[in-house]
Amino acid sequence: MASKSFSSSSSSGCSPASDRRISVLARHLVAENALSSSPIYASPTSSANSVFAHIARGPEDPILGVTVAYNKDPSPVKLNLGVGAYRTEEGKPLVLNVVRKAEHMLVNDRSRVKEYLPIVGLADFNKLSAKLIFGADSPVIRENRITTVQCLSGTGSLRVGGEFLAKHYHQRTIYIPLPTWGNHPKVFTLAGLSVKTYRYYDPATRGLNFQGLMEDLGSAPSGAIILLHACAHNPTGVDPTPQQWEQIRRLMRSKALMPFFDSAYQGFASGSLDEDAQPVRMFAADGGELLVAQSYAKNMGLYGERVGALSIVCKDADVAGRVESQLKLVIRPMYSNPPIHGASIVAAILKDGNLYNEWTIELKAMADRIISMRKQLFDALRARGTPGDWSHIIKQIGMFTFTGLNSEQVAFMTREYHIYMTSDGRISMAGLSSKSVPHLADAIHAAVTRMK
Ligand code: KET
Repeated sequence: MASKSFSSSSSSGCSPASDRRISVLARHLVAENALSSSPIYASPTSSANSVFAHIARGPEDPILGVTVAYNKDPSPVKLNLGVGAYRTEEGKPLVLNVVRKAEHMLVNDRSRVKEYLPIVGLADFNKLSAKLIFGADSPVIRENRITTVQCLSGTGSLRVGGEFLAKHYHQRTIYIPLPTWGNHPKVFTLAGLSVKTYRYYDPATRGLNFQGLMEDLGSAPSGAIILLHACAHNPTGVDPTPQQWEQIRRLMRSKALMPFFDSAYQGFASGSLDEDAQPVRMFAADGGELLVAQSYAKNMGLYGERVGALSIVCKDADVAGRVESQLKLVIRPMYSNPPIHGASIVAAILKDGNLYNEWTIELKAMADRIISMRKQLFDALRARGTPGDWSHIIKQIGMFTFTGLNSEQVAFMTREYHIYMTSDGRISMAGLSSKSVPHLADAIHAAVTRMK
């Protein structure tokens, strides 16, 4: 409005309109003068008197904070077994060969541009991610009753799924296993869900508390959301057997409990992408609805690229389309649309038969190296006569061993041996190498014999 009257009056000389404009300007100038002659107050953002002065220092993250402490330690023998990140036998981070190849193809393709992706991400990536977790011949894909959206790795997929459920699903309670990945309760609480736990791990047997799990799911209110680790449960390394999964599925479907799978380790449990997807496929095959959060951080080593996907399986294609339209409304004000590079790498690998095969071989090699670390650590403890039954080290699967070491023993190992791990006694086996096994075994031996 203002600009309109400005342009019309500027072309008409000294009209009544321009007189009015001059007097409005004059009033502004007078007002500004009055302001500048008023006393000057101390700036509320001067460092002496910060408006944030009351803020207490927050705690470091229980997992990522371990790396922060590790980085500060000058010891040459220090070992980071905290975060679940794969290392080579030389203790170095690994960029898969197949990822290097795909990146090479991408940067050499001059037709590629850096335009925004759609809110739901790269279409190819989404289709191929659904195929990877549900299987190429899955009925949910054939019947088009699924929506898959690219998100910021596993964490972002869980968060978007959580916010969608908090907004549109009739039950706001999510049950997570006890214990679980430390970020789960925070992600879902901030998404607007109320978080409860179900029994999962039995410290006495260092195995699954299947009875406790079934009792707790059995007494959850109808429709409640149940967070399930698709495979390689973090931190325990303990998964249900296929028979137990079938019982869990039947119980959950009979009570209309909503499965929300967290699939952060597909391929890392057994070394086979298909085998590790079985629990998800079992639930998808019964025609019921479910959510899955996928991460490519571990299985493609794309940690910092933040590439993952959220899929929601619905009863029919029409519902899936409407669900997707609402997911877009969750994502747009959160981060607008996802980054292009990581998803392009994944899509390039998943759509090319040769690259895909190369990936499965490299993935299997990572999984095998972790299994060999389990064997070496177990043997090293046996050789030292370390008190206790350490067979869980070779029985547990995935990236982690849930050692059973208590927080004092962990603190002792960090202090005396410069070994960094989470205080719940979890060790990232992927951070271990043949060279560092003796050092870790010495530390565990000392911790259990001296810090009972
Ligand atoms: N789910 C689980 C079970 C999980 O262990 C992780 C990461 C994630 C999701 C998220 O990963 P993302 O990088 O967002 O795709 N876990 C390791 C790293 C971390 O804590 O961030 C860990 O437990 O060490």
